[in-house]
Amino acid sequence: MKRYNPKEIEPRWQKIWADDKAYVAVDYDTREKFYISPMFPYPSGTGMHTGHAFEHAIVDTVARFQRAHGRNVLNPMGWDAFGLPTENYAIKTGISPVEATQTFIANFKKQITRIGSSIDWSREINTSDPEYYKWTQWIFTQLFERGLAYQKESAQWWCPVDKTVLANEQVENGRCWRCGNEVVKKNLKQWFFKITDYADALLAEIPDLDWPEKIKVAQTNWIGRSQGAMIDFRVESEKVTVFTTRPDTIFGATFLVLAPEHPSVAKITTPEQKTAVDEYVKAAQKKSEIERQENKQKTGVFTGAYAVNPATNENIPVWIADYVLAGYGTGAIMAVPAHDERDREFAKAFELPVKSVVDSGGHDEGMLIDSGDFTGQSTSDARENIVKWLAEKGVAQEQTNYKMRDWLISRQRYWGAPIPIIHCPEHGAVAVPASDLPVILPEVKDITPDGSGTGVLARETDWVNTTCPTCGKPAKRETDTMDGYACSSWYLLRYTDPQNAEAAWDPKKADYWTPIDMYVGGDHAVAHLLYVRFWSHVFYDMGLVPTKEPVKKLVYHGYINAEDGTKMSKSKGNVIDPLEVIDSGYGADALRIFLLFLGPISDNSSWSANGIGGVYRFLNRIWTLVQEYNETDGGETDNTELERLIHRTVKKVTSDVEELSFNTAIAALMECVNELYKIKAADNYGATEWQWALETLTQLIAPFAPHIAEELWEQLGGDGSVHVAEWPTWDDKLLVEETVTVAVQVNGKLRGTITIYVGDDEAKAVELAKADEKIAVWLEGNIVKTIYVPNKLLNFVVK
Ligand code: ANZ
Repeated sequence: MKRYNPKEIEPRWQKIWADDKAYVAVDYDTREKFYISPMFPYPSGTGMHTGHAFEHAIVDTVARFQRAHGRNVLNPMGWDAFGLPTENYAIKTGISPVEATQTFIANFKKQITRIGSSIDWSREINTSDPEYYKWTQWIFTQLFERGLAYQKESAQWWCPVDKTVLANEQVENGRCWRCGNEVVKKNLKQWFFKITDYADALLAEIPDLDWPEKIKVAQTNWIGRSQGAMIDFRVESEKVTVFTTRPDTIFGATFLVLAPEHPSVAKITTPEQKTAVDEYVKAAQKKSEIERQENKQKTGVFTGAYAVNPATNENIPVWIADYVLAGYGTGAIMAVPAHDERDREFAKAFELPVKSVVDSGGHDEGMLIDSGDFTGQSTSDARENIVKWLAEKGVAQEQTNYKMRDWLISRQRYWGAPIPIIHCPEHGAVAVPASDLPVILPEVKDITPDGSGTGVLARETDWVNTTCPTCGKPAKRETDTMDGYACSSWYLLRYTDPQNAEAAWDPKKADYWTPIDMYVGGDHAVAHLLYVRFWSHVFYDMGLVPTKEPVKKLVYHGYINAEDGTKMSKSKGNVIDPLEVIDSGYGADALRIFLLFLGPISDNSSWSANGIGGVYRFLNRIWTLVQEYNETDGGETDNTELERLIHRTVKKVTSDVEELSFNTAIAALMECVNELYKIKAADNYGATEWQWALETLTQLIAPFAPHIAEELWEQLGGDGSVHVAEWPTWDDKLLVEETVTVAVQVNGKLRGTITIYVGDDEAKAVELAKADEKIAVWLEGNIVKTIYVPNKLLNFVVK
């Protein structure tokens, strides 16, 4: 009997699939399309880790399942190649980033192939390839022409270690997302994409997205739309405008607070308070924004000035405190200590008056009290009415604010797509014409940033000096490069038309393939996933894509931790290399099933050396079933048990995979194999029914374990590749036979019947009886007892 040897069969099938171009997707095929992709990785020197393997196992299982359902599947692959990891590696080793990238990609590609991923490699893309970034640059020029890319001087996050600016989305808890070091603010002239123009459009689509709730919430909060009002307070001859989301509480505003950076601070501070205020302002500048917000112990200083509350006409003191941020709203607030926690802490610290104006029974919303003519109104009514009243007096207007800022796109580093702009003394910033694209990233010997705030490319004077596309006179190239997130904001579209030399993509192809049906990843909540949406909305407005939203379904998976539950990391030496697992003899099929069997894919899981052995034995058992079958001769059987088992398993596996519940599908397959061994012991193994049973089993395991399935399919004499054989169906009628009717009595009287599966337990029977309307009416009252005769009778005793 032939032994199961993944080392032999896996490379064999991988070669056949490649030679046959088995997974090349066909444009405009008449079959229904299914477009699936993992979030493309940045190729690094460390190669693929178990998390990547997990992601590919998910994607590939779905891709193969869809193919077997007759769909035209697009499952492409590419490389997010620009960026800091490769650039830092190049600086450290002296190997050019181009060369390093090539080596990394070759390694990743080998790993993915060895996992058995059914990828259409003819569509492979690499964001650092001039043929690709030509179009990233073209998109930049389109955004520029539409006023959606602009340059502005402002204080921006700067990472002193990576020596570049960062987008807000790349600062996590005050630290650089890459290196983890604390960031600082630096005043620089930078390029931005005007994502704020799309804030409402992006928000509006969120409820309809088939995306994990946590990502939808994160994006909603990131955009952070607040509806409120701007209200003017007089401070002597100055006017201080505050932004509030709770104008209904204005009768309780007992003081004003200005951010230390607020422009009115110097003007309103009285001479007596000047020294104290100056000191406080200086101290605040040294604190990070995070520190300022997290500080429970509120600090502040009185300006000596008073403002007039326009609702009460009372004089209220004006303070300065760093919990009010300069960059949000107007940088000034009306403090309502009775109803706002931060204001309450502040009032407590400085013994300022607290006045309740909402009777809420502890809730935020309620009825207004002590609020002049508005007393007695609900907070929601008063919110509108008070703004109306103050607006008539000319001191208020409605205002919508957003937390989201424009997307900072320029980087002062080398390894990125050059921003396609030429600065002309006469014409200002001019976009490089499409015919002159790409602006090739020049080869540079020393790519180390000097930290001056100007790009590395600024040192390449020959490259910098050029002529203005408008007037032909001497001009200079922009020397910043684009954030890698620009390159990854449209790659899903390039996959639909990867070789197009005339356009970024053909809208007809985008029309056929997009939106992407399933996008799989375990990283990013805001940045990448918000930027792809933003660009897609812009492309929609340009008539280049069929839908505003690029991603129909987003699938988020958990992490694979080390055996002890801690994160895998190089320094701890507990990283599991997928290739080592494959090479050790278990093979890719066992690895894939093992990863998918760990639990629900959204959970974090831990590696288990035992577990992979168990999966390997499971595959061996399937292998043996087929070998033994092939050594027997025909005959017949009328084993209905076998038939029902297979139908039941087909139904379970099909519906579980549709719901991405791979672990339960695999569990059903394991149970099925156990049952097959039992049935075969008492049956005429070799009968034609068994041919069908084993072929079907092979098809069911094929999406998970593509190599062994292909091999067994061949051994069973199956036609062509198992992966395009029509997916098996089931007959519900066969499954119905497994149900029985149970009589339901209440206090000894027959009140109805329920249908249960043979073997369902008492709890299930009770649940079904309670769900039956006709029975339920008799169950009102206290159920003191239930008596259950399995598969026959259920009696409730009700008092
Ligand atoms: C009075 C008030 C009473 C407020 C109340 C809240 C509750 P969001 O939802 O985040 O937009 N605020 C306004 N600008 C601020 C700034 N620059 N720094 C710190 N806080 C600021 O929050 C808006 C609310 O946050 C505003 O409404 C203001 O406080 C405060 F019972 O005004 B509120």
